Amino acid sequence: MNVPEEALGKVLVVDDEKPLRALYGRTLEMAGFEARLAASGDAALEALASSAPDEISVIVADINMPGMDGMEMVRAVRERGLDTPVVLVTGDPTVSSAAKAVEYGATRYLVKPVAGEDLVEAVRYAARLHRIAALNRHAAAHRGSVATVSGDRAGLDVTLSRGIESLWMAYQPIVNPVRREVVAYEALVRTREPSVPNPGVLFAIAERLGRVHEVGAAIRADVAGLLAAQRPEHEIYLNLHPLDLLDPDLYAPGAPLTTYARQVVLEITERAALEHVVGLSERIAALRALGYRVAVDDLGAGYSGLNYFAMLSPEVVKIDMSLVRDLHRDAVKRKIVGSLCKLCQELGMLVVAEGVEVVEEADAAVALGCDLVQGYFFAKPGPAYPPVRWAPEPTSTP
Ligand code: G
Ligand code: MN
Repeated sequence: MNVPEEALGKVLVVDDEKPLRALYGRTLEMAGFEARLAASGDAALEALASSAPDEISVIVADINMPGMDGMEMVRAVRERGLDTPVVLVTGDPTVSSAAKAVEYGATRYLVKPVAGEDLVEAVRYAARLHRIAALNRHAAAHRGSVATVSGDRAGLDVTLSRGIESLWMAYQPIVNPVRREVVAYEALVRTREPSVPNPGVLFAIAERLGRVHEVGAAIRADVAGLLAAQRPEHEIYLNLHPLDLLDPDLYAPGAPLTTYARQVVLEITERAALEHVVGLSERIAALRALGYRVAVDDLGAGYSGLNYFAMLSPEVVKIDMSLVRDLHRDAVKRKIVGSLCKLCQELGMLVVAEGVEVVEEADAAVALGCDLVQGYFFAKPGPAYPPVRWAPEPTSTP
């Protein structure tokens, strides 16, 4: 005997036409599902809100409804953090709306008039998906991992919007350890959205959705806000996504951060896909004309050779933490860092050693010619501005 279909849960049927929702409901109940009926998107959202998590395993919704339509409903459902599968039904079978339906997180797409067996088949399929998703969540919760990013476009859209709304900047000091001076703070993006646990995830989602410029602008606005509130002595180092270089807002005289450009060093990482940036030299020149300086980030991480080094001709070079780790104990790394420092100094560039975790690494970096250091030893990134720990003063000899 088959596992009873009731085990697959309840189906929420949403259609503004009463005879249709009644028909779908009866068809599904005859196939062993329990059906709940709603006459509008709003009513459906209320029904969802009043049910237990995972109680509704599938939603069947008409696309064309007065008020909130089916597409908007999918988005609203995802906004509530639910990955409940949605079967959309329409009387207007255009290819574009089918593609859009799926892109926005619908599981299946049915065209009216819907044959009973097609409806049942689509709902069975969706209910299985729902069980898999529920089990997956269960396993993730068991492992103690954070909420996972839901994979469809509507879900990611909402996740990213939440990430941007809850965005904040952490700051990590960049110091001259000899003079015990804080020269600058690197601004590092963070969010309070649990499903966006780090900048990597934030930008991966933004890239996928084509919303990188929105994230970049939010970051620059946040940093500018802090600088406006209290104009500090130190400089700000800010990571730029390569696609930010294509955003006109970055160059706009009236953009929030432009006012403070002379105080800002824009970090561009070697791993960045700079080959996609048309007119790179002109863009970098335009940034310099505004007063920005440029740093090459993560030098030595071995991402892409130094193809763009000459084109960027950076004022600052940041040595990747992989080269800094155990610098005092690794003769090869010392040789590389020493040579890099010498070359950069000859080119008039400032050298920053990143990721310094122990005082011996800081001492070695300075001995090899690094001008500035940054890393957990001095301070972890934190709300503006974290206090700095300095190495103990060398004991003076009598
Ligand atoms: O690519 P970029 O160099 O901007 O990355 C900086 C990242 O490195 C930040 O996320 C920051 O939290 C992290 N970081 C900063 N200092 C240290 C450190 O001393 N050790 C380690 N492991 N990570 C660090
Ligand atoms: Mn950086």
